[in-house]
Amino acid sequence: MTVLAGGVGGSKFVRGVREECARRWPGADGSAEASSAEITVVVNTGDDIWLSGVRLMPDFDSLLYALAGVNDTERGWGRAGETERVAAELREWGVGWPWFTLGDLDLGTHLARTSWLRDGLTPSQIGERLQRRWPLGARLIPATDTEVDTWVRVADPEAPGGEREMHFQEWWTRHRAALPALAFTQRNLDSARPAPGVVEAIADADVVLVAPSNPVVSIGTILAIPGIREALAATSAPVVGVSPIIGGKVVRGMADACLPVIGVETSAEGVGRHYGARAAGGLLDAWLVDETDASALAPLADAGLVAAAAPLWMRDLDTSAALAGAALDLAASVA
Ligand code: GDP
Ligand code: FO1
Ligand code: CA
Repeated sequence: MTVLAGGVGGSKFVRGVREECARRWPGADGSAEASSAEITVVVNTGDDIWLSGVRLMPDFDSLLYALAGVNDTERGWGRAGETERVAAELREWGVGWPWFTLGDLDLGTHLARTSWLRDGLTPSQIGERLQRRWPLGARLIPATDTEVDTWVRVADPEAPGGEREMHFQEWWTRHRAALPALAFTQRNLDSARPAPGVVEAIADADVVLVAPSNPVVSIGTILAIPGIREALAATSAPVVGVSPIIGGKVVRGMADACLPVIGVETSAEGVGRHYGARAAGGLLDAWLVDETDASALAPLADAGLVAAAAPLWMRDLDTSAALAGAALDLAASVA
């Protein structure tokens, strides 16, 4: 199966998919790695950035660390047991951003990645190398090898009526997404192509799952890469999405600062309608909403979407696996 995913919501969901697959299709030793299910994750690259001379791929690294079990579960990004000695030195030198911390262990990943980039490897080839370190039980592919970083257009306080752009990471971490955004733009989209293996993973899948990730800056960026929407439209696999919005609220994070910018209501129904029914030129064959949003099922059906309700809170591995199971069952019902 193939999953489209961003960082934190994506990681929790993919861990659930991996667990559910190991339960449904156990391998000889019962481990996730031995399961006969093959999980490919197409990872958002819009958050990626050059900073302090190194290339960061935050969503890729969130998935890598979470599947390897070495992630900081409290903070939601970076490594567990992290130290910040190098970051303190960088601050002294005035390099990088004072509001953005590169942990020491995490910096090892960025240095390795940047070193391989300088050797001429592509981000997807580097992704393969990074994954060899741990048995992940899933294959991660960056959505594209092109640098499609997301930029945010905001009002310029120094030029009344004017506008300026900042990198998504500056808007998200420095301004905590509180500065009203006028638009999100992805750079280099015209020349971008899906990374090798992405179109094949979508075409050859038995099921395509859209993780409960940020619909605008995670899933939206993946879908904006020329060729990916076309692959989703053409696949014979059912495409099933999971709502990141429960009871009109984001479960965690600031995705509610992104949806209004593209004119979408922060609700399970709003996001479902935004993705749209595949039969009507949209993305989805089916849409999973939380049980508390069951009142959205009828209007979603009117919009041509097969929708179902299940508990969508991923509190731990069991609830994540149960959610993955509900998505797989829904996929089977529309296949
Ligand atoms: P990011 O890249 O780190 O911002 O993470 P993603 O884009 O993958 O996911 C962010 C989204 O995950 C947010 O909009 C949250 O609402 C959603 N999310 C986080 N935890 C849960 C959960 O337990 N259940 C559901 N349904 N959504 C969640
Ligand atoms: N988020 C923060 O809020 N503050 C940070 O200092 C920070 C550093 C950081 C370093 C590496 C990395 O991979 C992610 C990092 N994040 C940090 C998370 C990241 O900015 C965003 O949460 C995601 O890109 C949104 O998905
Ligand atoms: Ca992200």
